[in-house]
Amino acid sequence: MAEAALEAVRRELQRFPAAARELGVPPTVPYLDEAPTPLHFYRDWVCPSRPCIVRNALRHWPALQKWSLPYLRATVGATEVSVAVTPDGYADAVREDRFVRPAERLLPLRDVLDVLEGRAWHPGVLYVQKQCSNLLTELPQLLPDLEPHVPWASEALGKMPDAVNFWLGEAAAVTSLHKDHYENLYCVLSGEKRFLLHPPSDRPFIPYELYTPATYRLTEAGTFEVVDEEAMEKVPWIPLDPLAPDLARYPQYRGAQALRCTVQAGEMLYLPALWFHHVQQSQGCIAVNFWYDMEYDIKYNYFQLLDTLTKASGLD
Ligand SMILES: O=C(O)CCC(=O)C(=O)O
Repeated sequence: MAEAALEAVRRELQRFPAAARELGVPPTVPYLDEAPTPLHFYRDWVCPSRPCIVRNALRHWPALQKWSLPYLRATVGATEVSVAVTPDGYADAVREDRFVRPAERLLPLRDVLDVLEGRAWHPGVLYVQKQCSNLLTELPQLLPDLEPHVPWASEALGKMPDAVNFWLGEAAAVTSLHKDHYENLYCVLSGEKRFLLHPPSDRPFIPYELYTPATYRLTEAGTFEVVDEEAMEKVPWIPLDPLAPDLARYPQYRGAQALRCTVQAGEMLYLPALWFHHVQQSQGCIAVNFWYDMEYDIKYNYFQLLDTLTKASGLD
């Protein structure tokens, strides 16, 4: 009897993503030709938790005309920045049955630019991606080139961003599938980013496992070691690579449907909180994003319930 009830819960959880998709998930990410008003942004995108790509919202940022690898070299080439270094381009990803964080190096930005422009070699794959408002803390000289927040989004959300992040990396640098509790306004200034997205409602099809946290260590010889962080709690992470899903191991992912979109220079992606995302980029892509903390409202509670039921029913 208990097993029959559990099976019924699993069946309903597996039906839920299609029902949610039918009501509210578009087949592709829609474009807006201009920045929405705060009311439209909130009503049409934030409230229903729908992503969109906004064109012409960055036209007035000097960064859109100015930012290039030579400009960064001239203005902030000597500035030291935190750089994530990994052997294969995957920072914060499951490797060797561990959740592995990147090695972190403090390098003058010009060293990263040398690698991006093919003038120098560095072991591993480099990605300037420290998500702690690194634009404000590490590269404040660039601030006059853009707005410190997105005014229509700040007004709609009733708050200022928690973080403004700067992203610059090699084409091999990939961000593994994950979700955040932020309303994300992701602006590409040069090059392009390719996003693979899943709505939060796909959670029953997306596997999570618990992993011992570890960090890459870059040795003097230029090789990588994986060093366990034994004292730390295990980290729940998604082991699946959506570009080459292991469907024998994670058959439930067959039911998920990814949305893919490419965000070009001058475009801004609105990525709603709790949407799963996997990100790739062109060589030397330059981007800035604004993270606004989500509202921990009833939508959050519903997602938590979906998450808990998925785990408790053994679908993970
Ligand atoms: O640009 C990337 O590589 C990742 C972006 C991301 O994960 C985020 O903004 O939450």
